[in-house]
Amino acid sequence: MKDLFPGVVEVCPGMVLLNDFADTAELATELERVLAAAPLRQMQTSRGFPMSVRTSNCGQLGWISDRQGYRYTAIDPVTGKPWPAMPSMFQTLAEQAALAAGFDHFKPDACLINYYLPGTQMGAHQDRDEMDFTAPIVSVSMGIDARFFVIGPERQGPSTAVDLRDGDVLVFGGPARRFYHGVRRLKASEHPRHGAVRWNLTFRKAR
Ligand code: MD3
Ligand code: FE
Repeated sequence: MKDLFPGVVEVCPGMVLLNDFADTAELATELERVLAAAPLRQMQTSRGFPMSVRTSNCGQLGWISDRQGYRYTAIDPVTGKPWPAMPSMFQTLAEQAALAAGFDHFKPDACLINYYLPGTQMGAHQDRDEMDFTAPIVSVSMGIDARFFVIGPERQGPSTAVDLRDGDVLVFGGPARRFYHGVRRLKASEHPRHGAVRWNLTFRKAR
């Protein structure tokens, strides 16, 4: 790990942590509006069991999982309508975070919303349903702390842990864009504003 600037840490090449970068109180207001139009749901996987993380999306495209597999769609299969627009505050935050990490002109077309209750985890995986791997992914954490881990280009091997707190933003580009990663089982705790839950927003360029 290397400190680039105060609060800006290079975890590994292409992976930059911006400590306390986002104002999550502002984000929560917009998030509420988005979720009123596209409610959280527990998606199925091709193997037939549900994901433990609850999800929704905003933006032109949304990431979904069902018995057919994973993909991005323009229509929310639950409402039959387009995903709600990405709030301009979300767009600005994602673009500013990418810039702070050294990626110019990041214009995400998809924002995946993950909702974690204590006991929820996300197993090691790669994000590879997007067309353009030169664009970074920007991840914003809200609510209670989580232990994130990153392995490398192969699923097997030692992992590096990063504790993510409310307001922390992680940017993945360059070689780290293809790294396996996940989230350890969430420990119960309480955040003064967001309660006993965790939210993660990931901004992506899907097409
Ligand atoms: C590294 N979400 O939605 S965010 C995901 O906290 C996901 O909800 C986790 O992994 C969460 O796919 C981790 C950090 C993250 C997001 C996307 C990445 C790390 C990444 C894409 C490529 C490499
Ligand atoms: Fe991921």
